[in-house]
Amino acid sequence: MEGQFFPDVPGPIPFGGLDSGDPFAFKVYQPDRLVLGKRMEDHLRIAVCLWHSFSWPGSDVFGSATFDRPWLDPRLDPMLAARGRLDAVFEFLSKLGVPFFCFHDRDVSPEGRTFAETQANLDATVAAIEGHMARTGLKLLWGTANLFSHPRYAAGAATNPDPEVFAFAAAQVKSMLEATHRLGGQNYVLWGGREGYETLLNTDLAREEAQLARFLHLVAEHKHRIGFKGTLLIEPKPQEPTKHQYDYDVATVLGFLQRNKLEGEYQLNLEVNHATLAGHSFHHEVALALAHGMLGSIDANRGDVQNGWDTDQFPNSVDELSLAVYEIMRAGGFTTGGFNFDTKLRRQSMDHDDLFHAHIGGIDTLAQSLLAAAGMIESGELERLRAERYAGWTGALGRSILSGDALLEVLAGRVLAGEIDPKPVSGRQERLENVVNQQIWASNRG
Ligand code: XUL
Ligand code: CO
Repeated sequence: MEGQFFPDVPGPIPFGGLDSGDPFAFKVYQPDRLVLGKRMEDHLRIAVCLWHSFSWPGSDVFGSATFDRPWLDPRLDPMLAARGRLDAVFEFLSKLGVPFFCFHDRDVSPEGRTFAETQANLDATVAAIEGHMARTGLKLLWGTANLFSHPRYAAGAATNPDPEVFAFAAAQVKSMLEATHRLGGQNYVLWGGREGYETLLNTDLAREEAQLARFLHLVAEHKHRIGFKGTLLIEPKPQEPTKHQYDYDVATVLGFLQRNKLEGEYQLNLEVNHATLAGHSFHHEVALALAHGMLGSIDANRGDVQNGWDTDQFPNSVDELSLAVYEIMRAGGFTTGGFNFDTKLRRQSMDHDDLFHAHIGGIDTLAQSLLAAAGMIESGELERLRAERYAGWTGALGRSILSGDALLEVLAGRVLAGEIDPKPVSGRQERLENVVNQQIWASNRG
């Protein structure tokens, strides 16, 4: 693992523009370009995930590793291998030229024979990451703990029927939350790995919800205890790996947080392919989270409309993403969040350079979506028409209903007197869709 892992790419990836024939150049993404008065890089806050891109060998349920990832060789000393992986990771990140990365504890640091050994491994790895961050200027968007790969978590972590597993998971999250804090992480993510069920025949739903709520209270309490200022994020997903995941979608998680008095402590990390697995558009999930002030961060990827699982492909559709980006931008953009590429190469994309092509395409897709969203905001047409549609609610009648002044009796009396006699109006969907398309197409002009 000596030397460079990506010797053919000098980096950082330059901006080449739409006429560039260079596959190692961005066609749209220009970090310093001002969009809506802010640098593109500061709007998008792009992160690379270490799990799919550096800790997954390209295996699937039918076949073994296809990728060349020398640090995954089980014959190597695990800590030596971990250091080799970090060299490749930071070479990649610096050459790609993005500001952030994200990782699980187990993506970077091996489990030892005891928890004490696991902790020592993580401490040493975090020290090595600190060195790489100081050298390169890269930052941690979020950290998280892997509470789903080890067999001890087969029946869940916080929702496990065995409280010893709960305790073990608590120790692991404490350790990774502290590591994230030490590295200046801007968020800490809890994706409900195997918090769900395979069969209701052996599952106590009420008990498992109470356990999960207790776990999340403990995490929030510890966050404040150590002075971590980042945002705690829950990542909804409806199924996979379990048949039914408790953090099904935005609406489910919002209800759970409210029922369990946790809503002030957590925001949401939304993933495109999780939204579509739940039968929603990504636009829906983003808009719903924003409507409740709960959008924290995004895992950017895409599914495949022809199959129903989490394919985690790199985003490549501006049509699909620009409305979600529009919602985020009209709400004022990210604070601690960003766009993390929770994305997998296809198993046949086995050249080292394929990691560059995949991320370059995904980042350009986000950049183009940002330009389209900015056009929608600058034209103001969508917001003008939306405001017009609800104008009645800012008038006397609307205000008297919402304030509680107008009782049913009063309203009924006015309707009976013929004073109120509403006429149906057009929702103007096609006109609005035309406005969206016009801005997407116009954004190609540069
Ligand atoms: C799984 C998934 C995770 C989380 C982090 O579908 O999205 O990688 O993002 O645990
Ligand atoms: Co994710």
